[in-house]
Amino acid sequence: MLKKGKATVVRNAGSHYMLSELPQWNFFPAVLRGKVRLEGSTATNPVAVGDRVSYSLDGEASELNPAVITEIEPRRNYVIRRSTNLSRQSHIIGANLDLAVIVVSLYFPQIRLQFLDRLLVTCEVYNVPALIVLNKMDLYRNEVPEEVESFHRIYGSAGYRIIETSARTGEGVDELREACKDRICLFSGESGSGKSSLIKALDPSLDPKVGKISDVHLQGKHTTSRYEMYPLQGGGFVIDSPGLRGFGLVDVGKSEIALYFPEMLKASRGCRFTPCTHTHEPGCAVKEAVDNGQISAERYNSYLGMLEEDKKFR
Ligand SMILES: Nc1nc2c(ncn2[C@@H]2O[C@H](COP(=O)(O)OP(=O)(O)OP(=O)(O)O)[C@@H](O)[C@H]2O)c(=O)[nH]1
Ligand SMILES: [Mg+2]
Ligand SMILES: [Zn+2]
Repeated sequence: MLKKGKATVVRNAGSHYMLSELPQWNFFPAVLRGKVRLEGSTATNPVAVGDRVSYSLDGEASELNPAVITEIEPRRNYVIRRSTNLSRQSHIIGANLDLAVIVVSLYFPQIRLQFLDRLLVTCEVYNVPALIVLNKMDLYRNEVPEEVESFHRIYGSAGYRIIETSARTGEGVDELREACKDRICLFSGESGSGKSSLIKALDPSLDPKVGKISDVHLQGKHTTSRYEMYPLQGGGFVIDSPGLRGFGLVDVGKSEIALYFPEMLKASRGCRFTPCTHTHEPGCAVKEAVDNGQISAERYNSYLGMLEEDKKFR
């Protein structure tokens, strides 16, 4: 008997998908029909985890008899990145998200602020609320380095909420769980920052693969290789994702970039000229705010880097 229904994509690895009729957790395999695949944009993946789709299914779903995705509903929002530095292609990381949880650690792997800022700008562009998680706080039990404080200064003054966590000791995990409750949350960030470890800490019944930090490069090893949603026992859904190497902006004109730095947008109302690039114009309120420390030099530098083109990111 042919059944038609609507469901959410909860796993994606290559051309394999799993669907579930959220909020039910009843996942089953699915494939894309060729026609659906061809439509759409330059994205290398036409369907992403979090997408709401229509499907049809003849009999019981199984790997041998997968449901067929027939239609993709318009997305409420999404996070997208340029696949590689010079590529025109882009990759949708997640769709229909209530929250982007951006996991960073200061060392092992070493934090790259420009990379974080590109991710934050993308969340602003596509209307995904972002939360920054500063993980691996257990490494500073004896002495909290100055970098932690300056991290709070930079991103707190930009208006972002920061939760300090340790997947190892459980510090901050309750607070993170509360932030994720009853929401669909994409965990994103560099390889090795602890995304999978934190998801496991949020709900120990879950078992996402956790990797190691390489001894040689002190970087993550790209352990998670697919996009996968998990249901949290206390309510809510989290999406584990592969660590990002580079992050290229998509669809943001140079003249718009400053609109997506919340603190710069606010200050720019005082600029003498509109539009103002906040670089050389006299009477620029953004530059003034940088000079007097209201806007951090680090964020402003990231902005200049993005203006200067995507040559530099990696
Ligand atoms: N000390 C400490 N180590 C942690 C913490 N969280 C994760 N790690 C370690 O960091 C390494 C990488 O953790 P993962 O959870 O695999 O990182 P990931 O962000 O999922 O990495 P990818 O899947 O490669 O993107 C593992 O060795 C973890 O044990 C933490 O809070 N403190
Ligand atoms: Mg992982
Ligand atoms: Zn200005």
